[in-house]
Amino acid sequence: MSVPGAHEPEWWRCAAIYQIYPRSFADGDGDGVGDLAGVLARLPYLAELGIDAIWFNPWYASPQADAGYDVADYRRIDPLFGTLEQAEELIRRAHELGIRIIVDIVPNHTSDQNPWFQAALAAGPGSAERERFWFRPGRGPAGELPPTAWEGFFGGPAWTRVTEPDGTPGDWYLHLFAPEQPDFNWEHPDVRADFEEVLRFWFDRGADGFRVDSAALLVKDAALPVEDPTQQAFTDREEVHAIYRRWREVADSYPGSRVLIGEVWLPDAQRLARYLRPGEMQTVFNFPYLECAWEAPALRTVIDDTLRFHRDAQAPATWVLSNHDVDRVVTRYGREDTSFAIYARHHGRPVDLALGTRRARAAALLTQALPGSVYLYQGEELGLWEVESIPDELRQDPMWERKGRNPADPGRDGCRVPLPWSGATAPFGFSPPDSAAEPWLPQPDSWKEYTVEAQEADSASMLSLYRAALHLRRGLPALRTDTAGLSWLDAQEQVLAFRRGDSFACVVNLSPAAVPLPLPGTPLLASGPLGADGELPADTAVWLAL
Ligand code: TEU
Repeated sequence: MSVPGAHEPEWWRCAAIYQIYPRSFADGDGDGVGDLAGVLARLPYLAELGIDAIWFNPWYASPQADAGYDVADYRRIDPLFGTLEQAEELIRRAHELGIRIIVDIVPNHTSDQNPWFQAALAAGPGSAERERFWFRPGRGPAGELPPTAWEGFFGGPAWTRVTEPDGTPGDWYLHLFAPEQPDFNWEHPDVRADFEEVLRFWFDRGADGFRVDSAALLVKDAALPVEDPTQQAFTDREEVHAIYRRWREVADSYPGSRVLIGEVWLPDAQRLARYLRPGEMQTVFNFPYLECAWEAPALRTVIDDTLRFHRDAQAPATWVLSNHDVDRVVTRYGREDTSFAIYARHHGRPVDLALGTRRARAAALLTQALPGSVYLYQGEELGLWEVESIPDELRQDPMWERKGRNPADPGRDGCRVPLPWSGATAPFGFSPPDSAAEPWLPQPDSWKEYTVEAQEADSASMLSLYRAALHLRRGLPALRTDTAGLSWLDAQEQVLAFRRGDSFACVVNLSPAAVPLPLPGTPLLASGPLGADGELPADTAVWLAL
């Protein structure tokens, strides 16, 4: 089995990782939902883009109550997406193209359709089957109150009461996300053993790594404190690290460097760094960078903090601008408030798309010039924006319902709209020409300007910029290192300027006016036209050969 870049043992230290959200990448069978056949057909597009790896959001058997993050069977591909054979072929074909495959694993919770959970419901209170989850009697004279006052991340109580087999109101079970996503009890040996088998199942099939979902939430305080405003009863508990040390042993028992990537939303760098201790995960997502406003001092602080704690942890930094949980960057940077918070969206505010696009182009060059590995979310390379006009009846994200159908904070569907590949009208080649089904979320008509086909023909397009940057990044030794080699250059307040080694510099003007370049150099790539006298216009970035 050929593993790409086998000569590059620690490929994950400065890889360009493309995130595929299977429901919305490409639809091979014409049912309006993306699938593995669609991805297989588009692998050459990804190879040409210049990426080193693909991270797949969950493709497992799932009732899709949370778009696949409610997994019913971790060893089966959901028929919506295809078959296990197709997944194996996809891994094989990607490897032949030098692209590694990272799959998502969702250990904190499962689907309420998981046979274990169904068995727990049927077995009744106090049963061994219920020990694999968090079932507890309620508080109050009739157990009518949830065991604790914890709130779920999607809104609403984190507990749901079941009707026992005898028809009476019974135990409550814990779900930090939607009720269709019961949390596992990670104290239970069956849970630990089964997930080790799941790791081996996909490593045996050539998976190069796992993105570990909600990695800080697995272990709960068994005392179940009723009030827990700081969420410490279920966030970042020391015991969770023993689980990831065991997983690392499993990963390291395989040839080629298999990676564990933590999805950990912790504001505190020290706590985040604990997931990167030797023998634990190799990398974690860098959400402070994603959440940061488009402001030079703030970004510089996040970059410095990130590099510092990763250097101390001897782990490579990672950089991400968007994903399937976050408003698209073009829209965020086109708002007055350019920062982002996952649980406090601000839809319905004015968005200057031209400004947001200019800033997102500059941010792409900034991000890809930083030391470490970089993520790009499907559609980011096309400059797609957040679709805020999705009809309520078409919204599918559980956050929409659980947050009370709040138009200002309507959930995540807006960044999950199927990609536009070609043509002048929807479904823009997302589905085969003769497909009867509409894409599962409506694509804006104006995306006819943003198809891959249109952008491939335009050397000034976002796609052309991403391709040029990713290929340059791959070829420039100065950019193929992780935490080392970034030195800041003196520059004006709203300008970020830094060298990578002796031969490369990146300058980003976040100010509203053009600025002179802080050092001489030959432009290699710019996110927009440079001024006549070499000045750097507003919201523009340039890579210089020194
Ligand atoms: O998101 C996790 C998430 O939303 C985090 O903010 C989480 O709440 C945090 O870790 C708490 O500290 C992941 C997936 O990306 C998302 O799409 C899923 O809906 C969610 O987990 C549940 O699986």
